[in-house]
Amino acid sequence: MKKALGIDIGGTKILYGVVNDAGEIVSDVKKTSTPKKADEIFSTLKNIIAEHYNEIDVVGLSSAGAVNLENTRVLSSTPNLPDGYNQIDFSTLCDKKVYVENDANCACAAEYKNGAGKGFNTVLMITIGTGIGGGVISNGVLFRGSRGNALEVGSMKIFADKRQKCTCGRYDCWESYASGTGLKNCAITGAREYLEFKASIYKDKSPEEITTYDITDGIQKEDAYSIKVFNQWMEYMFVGLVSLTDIFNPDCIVISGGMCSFVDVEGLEQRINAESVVTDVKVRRATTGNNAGMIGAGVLALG
Ligand code: BMX
Repeated sequence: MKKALGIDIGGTKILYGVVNDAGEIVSDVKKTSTPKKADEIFSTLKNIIAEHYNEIDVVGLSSAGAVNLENTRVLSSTPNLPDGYNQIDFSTLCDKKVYVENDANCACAAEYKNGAGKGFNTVLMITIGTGIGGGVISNGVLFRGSRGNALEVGSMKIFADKRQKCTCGRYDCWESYASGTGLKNCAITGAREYLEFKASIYKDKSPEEITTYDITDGIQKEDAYSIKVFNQWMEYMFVGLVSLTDIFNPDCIVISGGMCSFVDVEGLEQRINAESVVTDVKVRRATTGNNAGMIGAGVLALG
């Protein structure tokens, strides 16, 4: 059985381990902090590969950002990535095959192979963290689009009248409403617009200082403002997901990412099936957790 070194390059940490083609981790999982500069990331990756060079056939890398069709570079230069990151040619890291893929596409591959999407024909995977990423695998094939950048769903527009600026500089991207950042934005807008804020446990906080944790904690404490903010956030989540369901006709939608534990998957499943033209859609929470990027990168690199 062939083996890949799966490496997940996150904003704060790099996670890595050896993965087989069934999507199983067959080594210890290790982590190191992500250096702040592009050239330091490159040398850290070189050292990680050297550590495992003799036990692996290929290297798979998971990264945020749109990836080129050749799977060698990350093209986007959003504020979340260090300067020069999009100049790195990952294929030069070693003389074995090195394959880089978008983090959400990797998570989709992990869930399809050995997670909540296992056994389904068409899996739409949505990862909800700082931003929102997406991936679709149908009949075992990852949908990449003409240049490899498909399913950058966080960037799709959900309003036409320039209501809210996104961290990318454009307006009304889905992720500025329905990601972790989006929940914070909902809290700020809600503090301005909802009467419930005046009686909320957060009424003395400046709206910009209200955190996603405050909102989820506020729900436990039955704070009416927090509940309203959360429901608005779920509404934005639903609007994006129901459209994507109509576009891709998945039989399973998997929700992953740091915010996925807060998402009401049962509620979403019910509403999507009621309001989409597509029928029999299951909505599941991801099961590969923090290892999704690493497993998926390995599985995709093994091809
Ligand atoms: C953004 C975009 C996607 C990514 C998604 C989730 C960048 C740097 N990122 O939409 O490529 O899949 O965020 O990323 O352009 P996360 O880091 O929030 O999980």
